[in-house]
Amino acid sequence: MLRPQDGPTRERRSLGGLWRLRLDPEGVGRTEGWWRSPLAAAVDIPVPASYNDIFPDVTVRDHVGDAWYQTSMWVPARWAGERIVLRFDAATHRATVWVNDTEVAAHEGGYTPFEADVTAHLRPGAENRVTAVVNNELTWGSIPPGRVEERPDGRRAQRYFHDFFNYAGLHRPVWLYTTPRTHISDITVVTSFEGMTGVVGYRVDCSGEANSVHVSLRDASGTEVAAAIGAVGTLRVPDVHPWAPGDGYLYELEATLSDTSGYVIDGYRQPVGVRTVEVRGKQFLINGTPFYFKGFGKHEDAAVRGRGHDDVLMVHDFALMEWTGANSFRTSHYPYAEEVLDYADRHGVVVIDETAAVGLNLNIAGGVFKSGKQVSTFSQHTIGETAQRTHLQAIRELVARDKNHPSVVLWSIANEPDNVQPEARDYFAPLAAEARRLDSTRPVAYVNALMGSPDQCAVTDLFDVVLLNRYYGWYFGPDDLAAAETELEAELRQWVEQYDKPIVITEYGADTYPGLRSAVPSPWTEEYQTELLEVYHRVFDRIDAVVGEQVWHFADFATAPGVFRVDGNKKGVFTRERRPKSAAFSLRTRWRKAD
Ligand code: GCB
Repeated sequence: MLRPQDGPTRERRSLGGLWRLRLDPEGVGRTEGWWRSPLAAAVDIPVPASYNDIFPDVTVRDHVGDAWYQTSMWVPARWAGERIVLRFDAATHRATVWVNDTEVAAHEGGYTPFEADVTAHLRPGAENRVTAVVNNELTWGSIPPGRVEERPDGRRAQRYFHDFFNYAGLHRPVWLYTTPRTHISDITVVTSFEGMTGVVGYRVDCSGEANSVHVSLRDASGTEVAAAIGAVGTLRVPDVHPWAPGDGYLYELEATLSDTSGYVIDGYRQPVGVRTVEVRGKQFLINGTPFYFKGFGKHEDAAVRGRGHDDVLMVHDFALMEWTGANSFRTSHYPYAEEVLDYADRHGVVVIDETAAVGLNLNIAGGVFKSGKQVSTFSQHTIGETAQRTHLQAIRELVARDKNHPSVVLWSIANEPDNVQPEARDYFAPLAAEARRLDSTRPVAYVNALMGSPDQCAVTDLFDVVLLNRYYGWYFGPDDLAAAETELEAELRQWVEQYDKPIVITEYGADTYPGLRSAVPSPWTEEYQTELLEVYHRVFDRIDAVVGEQVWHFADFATAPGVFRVDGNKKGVFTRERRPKSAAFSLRTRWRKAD
């Protein structure tokens, strides 16, 4: 699915701004047909944003169920005759959409886009109404999973197994855009090298009659460096300028669709970074050179706007990451806004791209292991075939959306699932196979939580890279960093022995209350966080198979309330307001020195 774009044959209009919102705790809007008229008893709501923290109202923050969004807009008369598409970049976790009185789209999954051809339902030259009912319920069949419970007084409460607040709403831009009726519907690029020559394999998919496709590749100065005719082909760029970590060099592929008389019907511009990714033995190679990941696990999270995309915060976060010397991050624990990946492409930042499959583990709740009897994660009554189908679809939509981003070097198809229960293999084998079928150019991985020793893992051999989240010195032995160092090293050496694969530590860290200081490092102090990270770094530096370190977390973030969390998760090396804790300076020293 191509993103909306302005150009000679296309026009787009953002539907961002203030919409109307009405929560529907009773769940009556669908039967009463709330889309048929202006929403009664509605309030203004900014789009994009989560709705949860906008109002000082616990019933809004903790709402479970349908939230009705509505806006109206004028559609230019000149759009008559064009194909008009309505696109939501994300609606968390699912939505049904009406244009005027007609249902036009329904989508499951909170972090990937969906769209509908609404040409037949809109009136150009008139005001039109768009209504979206956005539902935030997590169930055994959703990704991520969860369970809705009823409290004794009849109110419903959402329970979930992941450690971040269940923000909901229209988190990303909404677009109305045009394309010609016969149009370019998708573009795929795959890049490689032949010596100093860049090789760009491309495929242009078009709707409608077979027409002629022309592609032109221009360098960053706008000079054409290669061209070809045909919907599928290969372009060669002598003396190519590769895309590389720290050097986000992009070419632009312009695809043009013409009719038999040469009249241009449609055009689309696709940025292209020429680079390769390969796992060889215990190395992770970008452009044939060993790459070491330095960076963070992140969240799309900020005060007030929740998970709503915000360019101000995005640019600031990238600037802070650069300040620390980070070269990469993981989109923990869901696909991020496409704007973020574009930014990473342009700035040479490396991305591990993750699905929203987090919390597939009934023995852990947000990093914290439950004590007592192990329960069965995968079963007919919990995570089973329905979740697996949703998960497969989430992988398909992620790859379809992000396949052309050079910054994306690795797919992470789940965070900390149950990987020990034998059923885990039946669950994950088809998912890993599907990810590989969809994209043979990038490695595939899942993120492992400490559930057992490496030989007890039922799934690691299905994947290319070992991604480990480890909390020695925090959840395990929070008062003994010397023991943490020994245990971490012993465990990592077991992984090295057992698997011929590179290892990236995708989480390690400690909750830290900013401003809490201590001469003797003790949990929650800034000194403890700094020292814990240094302990881990000493171990990483002793083990060649460790090809990356991503600290948990970039910044403090909101979670569900609970006794393990003080106003959210405090493992950020920046506060939620993005002020550095001491650890940020020590990371900066380490990561900048390594350049
Ligand atoms: C984890 C999870 C992450 C949590 C983190 C923690 O293992 O992957 O989502 O936030 O631990 O801080 O407990």
